[in-house]
Formats: sequence, C-alpha cells, structure tokens
Amino acid sequence: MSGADTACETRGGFPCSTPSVVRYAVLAAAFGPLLTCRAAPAPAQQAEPSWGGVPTAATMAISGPGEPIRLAPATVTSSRRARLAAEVGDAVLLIPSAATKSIEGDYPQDSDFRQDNHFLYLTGLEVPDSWLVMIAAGGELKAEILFVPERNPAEEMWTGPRPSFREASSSTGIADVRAVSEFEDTAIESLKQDAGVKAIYAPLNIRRRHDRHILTLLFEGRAEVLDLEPALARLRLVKDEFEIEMLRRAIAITDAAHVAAMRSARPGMYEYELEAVIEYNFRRGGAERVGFPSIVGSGPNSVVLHYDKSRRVMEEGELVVMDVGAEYSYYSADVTRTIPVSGSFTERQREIYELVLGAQEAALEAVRPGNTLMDVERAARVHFQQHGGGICGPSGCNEHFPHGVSHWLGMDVHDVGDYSVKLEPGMVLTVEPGIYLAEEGIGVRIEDDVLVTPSGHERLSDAPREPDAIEALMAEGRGVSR
Ligand SMILES: [Mn+2]
Repeated sequence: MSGADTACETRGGFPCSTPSVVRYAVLAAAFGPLLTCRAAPAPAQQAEPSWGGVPTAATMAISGPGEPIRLAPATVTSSRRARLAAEVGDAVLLIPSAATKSIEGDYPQDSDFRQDNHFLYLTGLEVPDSWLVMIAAGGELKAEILFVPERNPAEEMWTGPRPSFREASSSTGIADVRAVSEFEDTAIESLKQDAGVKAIYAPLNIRRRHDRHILTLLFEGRAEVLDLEPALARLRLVKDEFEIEMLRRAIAITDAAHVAAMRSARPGMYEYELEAVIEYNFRRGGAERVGFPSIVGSGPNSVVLHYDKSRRVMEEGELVVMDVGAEYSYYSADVTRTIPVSGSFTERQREIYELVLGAQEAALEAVRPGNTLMDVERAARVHFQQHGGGICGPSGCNEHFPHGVSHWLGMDVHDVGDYSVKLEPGMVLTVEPGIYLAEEGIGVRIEDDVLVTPSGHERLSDAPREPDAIEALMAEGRGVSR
C-alpha cells in the first residue's frame, strides 16, 4: 500500500501515525483506551548456578540440586512482540495460552501445567486460559492487551495464587491487562464487526482450529483469518540471548544425566532403571520435565528409533542407545549417546561406532552460516558412502540410516522453522547420524546440539562421545581400575 502519511490522530487514547492505523480506530474504540507505553523493568540479577559442581558418592547422582527455571523478563518478551509486529505488518494478532488441564479428562499424569510455547515466547507468563491481543500497523506494534483470568480466592485455595493484573503487567511489560471474561465481548465481537482490519492472525494448527473464538472469526468475521504459525516460526528459528542461555542449561543438565547413566549402567539392569537415573538427574538439575519421552533401548531395542517402553533387561555384550533431553525453562535438549552395557565395546560395535562418529564429525563440519540442513545431511551420507562399505554391505548405508541428520531445536524438541533456509547465527539444530543393523541387534546413534555462530558452529552438548572416554567413565563408575 502506498500513499502520503499525513494522518495522525488519537482516538480513544490510541495514537496513530500511519494511515493504516485509522482502520484500527474502530477496533480501538471498541476496546477502550489503549496504552502504548510498555513498562520495561530491568530483570532481577541472577545468582550463579550452583548445581553444576559437587558429585556425590552415588554414581547415579552427578548433577547437584539445580536452580528453578527462569521465565523471560519483560525486556526480552517486549522486543519479541515488536519483532513479530514487524513480521506481520498490518494485522490484529490473537494468541491463546494453554488451557487448564483436567485430571478427569486430560490424563495429565506426570505433566504439570505447561504453557503454550507461542504464548510463553511472547509473554513469559505461565497463566492458563488467557489471550494476548496485538495490533500491528505499518510493521509497528501499536497496541497490545493481555486478557487473564481474574483473581478468585475460592479457586486459588486449590491452585495457588494467580498474578494480579498489576503483576501480570509488570512481568510482561504489557500495560493494558484485562479480565479474560471480557475477551469475547470486546476483542471477538469488535473483530467480527470491523471490516477495516486487513487480516487477523491466529494459530490455526489442529489443536487450535476448534477453538470457539477462532471458529467465530473464521465463519462469522469479515476479515481474513491467517495462520500465525509461519511468522512466529521465523522468529523462533533464530534464538535470542535468553533462549540460548536456557538451551545451554537444558543441555548441561542432559550431559550430566548422560554421565550419570554411563557410570550406572550394568548388565542385568532394566532399561527403566537407567531411564530413572537419567530423569532423576534432569529433575535434580532443575529441569521441569523431559522434552520428549526418553528413549533407552538395549540390544534389539537399539534399532527401534523411537522406542519408549524401556521394559527390557540389558544384557552383557549389548549396546544401549540413550536418546534423551531435559526441558529447562521450556527449552529442550536432545542428546543421544550409545554405550556398551558391559562397559567395553566389542570390536564390531566399535567399528560401527567409529563410522557413525566420523559421519557426525563430517556433518558438524558442514554447520556454518550459508549452508542449509541439506548440506549437513549430505556430508553425513557422503561419509557413510565413502567409509561404510564394509559395514553396511552392498546395499549401502542409506538403508540402515532411515532418519534425517538434523532438526531444529528449541521450545519444541523438533522446533518450528522452515527446513530449507540458509543457516544463520543463532539457529540451533541437532546433528544425529546413526546406523541400525537389525539382524545383528546393533543400533548406534550419536546426537549433539549445535549452535550456528558467525564463524561456523559451537557444539553445545559435551557428554563423552569418544569410545575410549565412554569406556573410561564406565570403568570409573564400577570402581574398576584400567
Ligand atoms: Mn533428535
């Protein structure tokens, strides 16, 4: 849209600076006065993490008690909201929080309330049943309103105190906080009527498509409703400093859990016992939950890519694949190590392991700005082609390596984002080649988490992965001198 930018008026306390804003005046009037100044309190100083240090006598406990998670402060979430407005240009954005879980209907065992990732990314607020409304015009954030449940002493006896409007405002930097009970009558009703709105962005994924508010706008509203996901995915693909810090913590906790597992593994142990060592260390390190169901697969289960039952006794002479990730502050690690149950690799196992490790090194080399995930994938596959003949047999390694080398990593373990873009500093991906020989019951996967940097990459995960280092650690865990 072109045209002279002369109009500048204020209606209902809603400052306008571009012509497109005028279209939102009706909306603004319906919402009442909208404040655009957003408080940005400085984040509290954090103490140095205390959990990384002292190993205890027990092999199963490596990481000491961790710090509770942190949520992004207003300075961080305000800048994300401004970037989202720049991404969409002219639109009204509706972002719902996660809903309260019901013990009767949702089977929420072992899973506390978890905020919706998009909502948390934009607000840092762990409150259920809420909506964020943003108005963008000319690529600028013109207004934002947070609708949260009103405080309710009778309910809070069960669920604990909820933030007041004032608290929600100061933790998010959103000046205008209202009761969610008003959301339908103000936001949805005015959006249904207002034909001047160029577009409404809302999440239209399968979980959200049936939201009654979104349905109302889709079928009764006059503006086009577009999917918010691609715009948010573009933002979330490049991590900000706060996100990288949280990812580093999630990954450090996961590394420590791998070390504990290596020291604890024994023939005769159930897979679930090893899983318990890992998840115990996650929680002790301050992680809220697993980022995905832990995969601990021994022997024949080592070739099952997403084996999550963990019910088998691990036997002498087998390998066990541990593909696990702690979730800390809503960011998930994803690190895989493959270790010999008995503490030392057989010759055959080591040969396969070295092949996979070589492919991983080749793939890591390809992680640098300008390359794509396809280049990373190709590097691993070329390595298998050139060095895997003796191991994979005449059909080649592709048949024994059925999954991709990389995926994006962040708030979702398979994080949002386009897979065809060029790598840029701030993107975080996994590099995880594997070889699975079903007939031999040998599966090897090695997975690390990698940050793209201006000059190449930084491997964020650091649990031992050289076979000699794994054997040394396992011997130490058994009190065996080598
Ligand atoms: Mn992975």
